[in-house]
Amino acid sequence: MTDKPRPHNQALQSGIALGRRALLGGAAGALGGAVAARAGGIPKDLPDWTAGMGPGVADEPYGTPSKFEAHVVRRNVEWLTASTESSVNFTPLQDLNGILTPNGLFFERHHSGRADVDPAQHRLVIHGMVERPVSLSMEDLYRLPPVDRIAFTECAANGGMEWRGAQLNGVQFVRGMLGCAQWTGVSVRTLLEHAGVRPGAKWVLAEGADNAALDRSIPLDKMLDDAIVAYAQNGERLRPGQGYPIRLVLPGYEGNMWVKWLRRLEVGDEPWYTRWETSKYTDLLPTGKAIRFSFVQEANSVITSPAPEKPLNGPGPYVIRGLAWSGNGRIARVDVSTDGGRNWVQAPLQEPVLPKALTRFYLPWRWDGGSALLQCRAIDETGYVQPTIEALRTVRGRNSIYHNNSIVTWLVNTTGEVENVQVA
Ligand SMILES: Nc1nc2c(c(=O)[nH]1)N[C@H]1C(S)=C(S)[C@@H](COP(=O)(O)O)O[C@H]1N2
Ligand SMILES: [Mo]
Repeated sequence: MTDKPRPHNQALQSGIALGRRALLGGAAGALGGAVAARAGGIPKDLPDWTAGMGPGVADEPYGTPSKFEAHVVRRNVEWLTASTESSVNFTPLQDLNGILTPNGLFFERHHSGRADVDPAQHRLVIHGMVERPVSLSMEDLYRLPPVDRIAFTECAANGGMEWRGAQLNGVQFVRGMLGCAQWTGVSVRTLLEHAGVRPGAKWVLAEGADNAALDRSIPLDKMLDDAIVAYAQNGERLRPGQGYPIRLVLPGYEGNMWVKWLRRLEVGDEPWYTRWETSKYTDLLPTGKAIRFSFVQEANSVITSPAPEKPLNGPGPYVIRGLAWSGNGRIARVDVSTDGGRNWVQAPLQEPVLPKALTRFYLPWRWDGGSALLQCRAIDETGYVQPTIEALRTVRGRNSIYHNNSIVTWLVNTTGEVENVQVA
């Protein structure tokens, strides 16, 4: 047994090496040379991971990332909030691939800390303008037919620090109040049909079981359309930070309305005007007046690499990697500029392109070593075009916090360093 894998490995290694060499051709330069040297066979000085056996399967019942990926973590900005209980940590977008955010890296935003809810004691109460008020246990929920849905969650305050100018130097901080997951749970429609909505009902109040008892008024139409009471995220039960054992999922709507540790749905005919939708999470206009309710997260996008955390290492071929999303549906197109918005090229979208989900785009780019201003802009299926920061300021002023979906600009310096800037 022991000597069998060796010839096979060897064949595999040279196979890969030859394939790569053929693919990269002469342009690969130094890389091509290194590959060629390895193609001769397995080196004499075996690295530790080949020379000895690794730890067994019993060593790690719940898997964790490689120690070489220890820098891929959620981070917060300490001065942003007075305490960590009412704060946010940001998703490391610069290090992620594809469209799903791993559960351990999904940003957390809460107002009274993480509630540690016992699922055996937890109940979801549905009452108000319904025929049959119900109190559902977790078991009751599992007995109802489930739905799976991939959707992004974005805090309305994402990018909120950039209204007055570029402030934070990192894609993690500029757009990292964002995650995308496959959510599993029971559609709110199923639950409301179970309880029987009375005629004249128009709104539903959703309330959390945390110390903040965060509550939001949600249009009944939205609840009957695509809302989910989710108990699972990316295949496993929700993490405590994401609202274990249940949270509300409202595809396309601002994160604040995705009530975590959900304990109550009240059906009514008017909104409740809770503090979370009056003093907070409203958009202030230049006049000082605020817009009543801005639920949808409009089209947005960001280049995740190169980025301040992902500088360039010498001129040559690179891939501009980015994410685009819209709370109004699918992403139709993403344009990329390397000269601060003067010229644009269309970036190919990577499948799957799902409505109200993160969408990937990759655009090969050769860096000539000069300075560049990298931008991307998303256009969604409604025809909406992601605005510049100046265009947004014209309608919203500079005193806003929420719903900054403006085009992000990365300045690439001749050293390859990347910096968050704003261009007029
Ligand atoms: N009960 C409750 N739900 C809540 C919150 C909270 O503080 N309490 N924070 C909201 C905010 S402001 C956001 S942006 C999202 C964040 O979801 P996440 O922590 O799973 O990323 O949860 C929302 N749901
Ligand atoms: Mo939020």
